[in-house]
Amino acid sequence: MDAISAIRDFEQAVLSAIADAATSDALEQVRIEFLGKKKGRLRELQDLIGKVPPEDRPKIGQQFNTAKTAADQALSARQLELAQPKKKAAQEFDITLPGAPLPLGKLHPLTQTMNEFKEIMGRFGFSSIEGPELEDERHNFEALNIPHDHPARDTLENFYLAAACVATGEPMLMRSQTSTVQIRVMEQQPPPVRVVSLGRVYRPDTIDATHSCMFHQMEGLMIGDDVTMAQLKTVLRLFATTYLGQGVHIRFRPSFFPFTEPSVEVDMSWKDGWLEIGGAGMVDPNVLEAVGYDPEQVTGFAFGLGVERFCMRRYQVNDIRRFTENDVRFLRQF
Ligand code: FA5
Repeated sequence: MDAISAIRDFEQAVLSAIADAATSDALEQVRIEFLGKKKGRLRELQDLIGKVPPEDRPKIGQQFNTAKTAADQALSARQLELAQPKKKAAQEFDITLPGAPLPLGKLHPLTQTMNEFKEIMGRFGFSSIEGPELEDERHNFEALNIPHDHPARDTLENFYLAAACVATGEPMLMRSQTSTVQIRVMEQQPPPVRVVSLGRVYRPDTIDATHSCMFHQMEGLMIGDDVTMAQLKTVLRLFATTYLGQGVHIRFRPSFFPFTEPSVEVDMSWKDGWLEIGGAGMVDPNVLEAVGYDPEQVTGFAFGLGVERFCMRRYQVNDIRRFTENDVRFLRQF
């Protein structure tokens, strides 16, 4: 066989052996067989080329070098390829397996409680309305029959906002009670009225297990031709029984609020002792007049309940601060 054919045969054989090697070990065998320094087939080829006439050597030498370079490059590429970890074929995945579950968020317990309150009161015919948390003095005090020199208006008893005062040109404060919404609704609609309003209120109270400086109230207002104190008690008892279940007792203790007459503190007992849950009373004629109603024609009751107190009682939460600590272990229980 002449040298040119021998080089061509060598090149074809080594390239196909490299391509066929299925493992790194098999490839190493191919390397030794073809490119091994001592006894490889390349070595034999070199010997053959050494015997060609000197005038043919440059051309044949060039062919030899081309074949050797091709073999070396194919070997390196295949070595790399076999060293890579095998990619999993797509069909090895079972696409019918269920995915990893994503944790679901929940509404805050107080939001859940207020939604439930709205739903219960809705069943008694009370629609739900909202009012602003930043209030003027007319709605937080004056129209509620709280005169200018009343201690409840002291700047140390309320959160007045200096920036809001500058912006509006009048004193503005974070509302200290949801009773503000009574005024807003009566200013806007004629009797009869049957509404509840739930939301945040703000007071610079000393914080302890049952007091916060930001808490929630549910205000209720019913105005009509012949609304009575007995109806107030019935509505509150029905509400508490629907929320907590049977065995709830409601009692009234005489009290004072400037915007109701007579006024009462409302206590509730359920399972254990009595707990104060809110204030209530018959809407004061001065308040009815302040919004343009005729106290000779209509009467009404109003109440304001602490939302946290109810929620704490139902879920045996012993410290009001738990609601605002953002402890996920606590929040997950609801
Ligand atoms: C009032 O806020 C009156 N506006 C209620 C009212 C409405 C009377 C309509 C008459 C007619 P009082 O300040 O008592 O009342 O608060 C009502 C309830 O809010 C309390 O019984 C209590 O349950 C809750 N509460 C009061 N202060 C705090 C506080 N610092 N932290 C948590 N809850 C509170």
